[in-house]
Amino acid sequence: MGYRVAIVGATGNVGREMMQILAEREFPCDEVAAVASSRSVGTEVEFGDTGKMLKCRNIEHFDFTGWDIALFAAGSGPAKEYAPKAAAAGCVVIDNSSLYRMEPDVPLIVPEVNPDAIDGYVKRNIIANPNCSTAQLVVALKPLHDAATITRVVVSTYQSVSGAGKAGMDELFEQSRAIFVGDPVEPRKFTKQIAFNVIPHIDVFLDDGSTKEEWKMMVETKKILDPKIKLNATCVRVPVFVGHSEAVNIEFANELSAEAAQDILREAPGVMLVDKREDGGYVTPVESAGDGATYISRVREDPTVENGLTLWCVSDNLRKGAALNAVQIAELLGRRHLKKG
Ligand code: 11C
Repeated sequence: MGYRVAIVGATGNVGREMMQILAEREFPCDEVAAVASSRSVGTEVEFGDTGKMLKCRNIEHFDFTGWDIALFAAGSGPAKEYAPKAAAAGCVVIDNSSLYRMEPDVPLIVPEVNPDAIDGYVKRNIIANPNCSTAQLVVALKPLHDAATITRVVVSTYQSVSGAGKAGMDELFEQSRAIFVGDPVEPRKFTKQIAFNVIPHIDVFLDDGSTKEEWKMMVETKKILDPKIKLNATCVRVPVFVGHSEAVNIEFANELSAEAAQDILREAPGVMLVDKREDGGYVTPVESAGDGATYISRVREDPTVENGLTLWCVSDNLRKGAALNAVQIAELLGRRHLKKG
């Protein structure tokens, strides 16, 4: 006996990836519902590469009673309106939006990092999935924190346009085409030209001059990993379709050599260390796309502080950053709480 699973936001970048990953990982589903806004009702989406087509059902009329798990990838608006309804109907919600992440009675989970926190889901029947740039970062930081206690992190991100949804991907494609043929370039989704450019701005500005994306990296890392860690982020959009990259500088309470860190990362769950210290001996976002790993390269000591390391971290933002992490949470929930069969 398997689960009845609803995907809310089934036509978006992350919703489609969720169905792909449920199918790839053979998540035990008895039934899968593709749920979307009224605009997408009747649209057919494929369940992975199985050839099985699902007709989108209208979220406004969808009854979550009898459904075990709902993977929400529809943004904060639908999460606000429909997640509490699903939860009240007895369906456990795993939400990819930022809406519930920092609520104290909602667990924010990366299964490789804080699996035990999932037990708190019973309070609201809602579990939050972190921001994509946070998920890959904490997978990389966790084993190093266990070894030498991280005190401070300074991270600069290089985030792909798929983080801004399909409209972001279309804009990069369209602007690149326009530049080649000499058409005018018109920013729509992004505030400035993204093709052949970088934009140091993701999400809205906050009063202190940082952006909400930068704030999310800081508060989510504290909630998932350790509230004592200080973190400063600069988040930058780059003209890459899929795969977020991060240059990460880490200070520790205790000594940790680059070689010891490499040995730890080689064995760490969810991590693939590719660090050859030669031309091409590192991972770029193009190679991470379609994969679930958090790739670490360029691990080296930072001689400007007492105990410091710098590294490069790359992962598919639609997979580990969103859909894969949500499915891993569902698997963890199944193992620990919603046992079937
Ligand atoms: C981006 N990280 O790359 C964002 C997308 O809080 O879930 C995901 C935003 C979030 O634009």
